[in-house]
Amino acid sequence: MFNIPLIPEHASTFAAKVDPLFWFLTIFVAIFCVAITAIFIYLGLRYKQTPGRKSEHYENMALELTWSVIPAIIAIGIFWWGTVIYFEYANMPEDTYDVSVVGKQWMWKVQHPNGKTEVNHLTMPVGQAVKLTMTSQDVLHDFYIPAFRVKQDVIPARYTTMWFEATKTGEFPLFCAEYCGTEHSTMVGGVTVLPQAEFTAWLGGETGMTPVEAGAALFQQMGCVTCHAQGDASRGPQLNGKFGTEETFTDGSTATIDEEYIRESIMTPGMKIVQGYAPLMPTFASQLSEDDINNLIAYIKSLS
Ligand code: HEC
Ligand SMILES: [Cu+2]
Repeated sequence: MFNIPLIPEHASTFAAKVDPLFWFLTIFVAIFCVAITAIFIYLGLRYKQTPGRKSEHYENMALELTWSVIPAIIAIGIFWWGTVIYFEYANMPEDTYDVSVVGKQWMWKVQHPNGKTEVNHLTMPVGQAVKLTMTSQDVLHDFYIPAFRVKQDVIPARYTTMWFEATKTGEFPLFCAEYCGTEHSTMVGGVTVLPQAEFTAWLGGETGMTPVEAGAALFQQMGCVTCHAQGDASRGPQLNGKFGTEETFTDGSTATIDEEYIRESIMTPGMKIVQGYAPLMPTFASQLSEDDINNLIAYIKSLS
């Protein structure tokens, strides 16, 4: 097991930015907490109600404005500071190394673009932005790497993403940060950050099929091809070049064809019926795992 320090080391580009805000908030709140409590106790004793003492009405506009405006400015400052950092998390860089993650009770499954898979472990290169696209096979989980100061919920039937760039090589703990059942506490693993060359060598080791290849195989095996054959749109809609485009449904509503939409089309085809087609696609809910769906999505994306 890892030796888990109270303050994890700084191992990503986010870490050095998050900690100052964290410490500022902690110290700021501690000072105010102590000061307010002390003043409260002092005033309580000093102006205690005693027989014969009359209370007087007292008003001081300047004082009230001071203690309203100054804290308001500080609060807005904290909000602004946090927002600046949040935008860095939210702004996905263009050139990322993309990994898909499936959480399930009680393990993490990680798949690299060349088909290499890992369990409860993520191997990644240093100095490169890594993007995770994550989903859950059962309940809520949360992918958490303290040394990177990143944490993101992993939600069934949705795809959440996050990115980070490691600044140093080494081994860092990985946790599930959302209580997900009896063995939640065992849902731990590690992240190994390697120098680029070593990472490339590791990745080049034994690999399986790439997600696109596995998806293409499933597309045949599951019979998707009988209704979605290329060049024949009579039974089901063509899927080439569809990813990222807008789809119109029989009720007139529209949706963008993204990961979640494809997953929904496969699991609950009756939810949205493509305009011009009959609802004859069967559900594949009981036949496909989340990994299978990830692979099918990768394949459909590659048809663009
Ligand atoms: C029996 C024929 C049939 C089979 C088999 C079938 N589909 Fe479909 N599929 C359809 C029809 C018809 C539609 C359009 C009506 C609808 O939205 O349900 C559709 C819609 C879709 C859509 C939405 C397309 C769009 O343009 O919005 C996707 C994605 C899809 N199918 C994927 C699959 C995958 C993946 C498989 C195999 C696991 C599969 N389908 C198997 C008939 C089929
Ligand atoms: Cu979990």
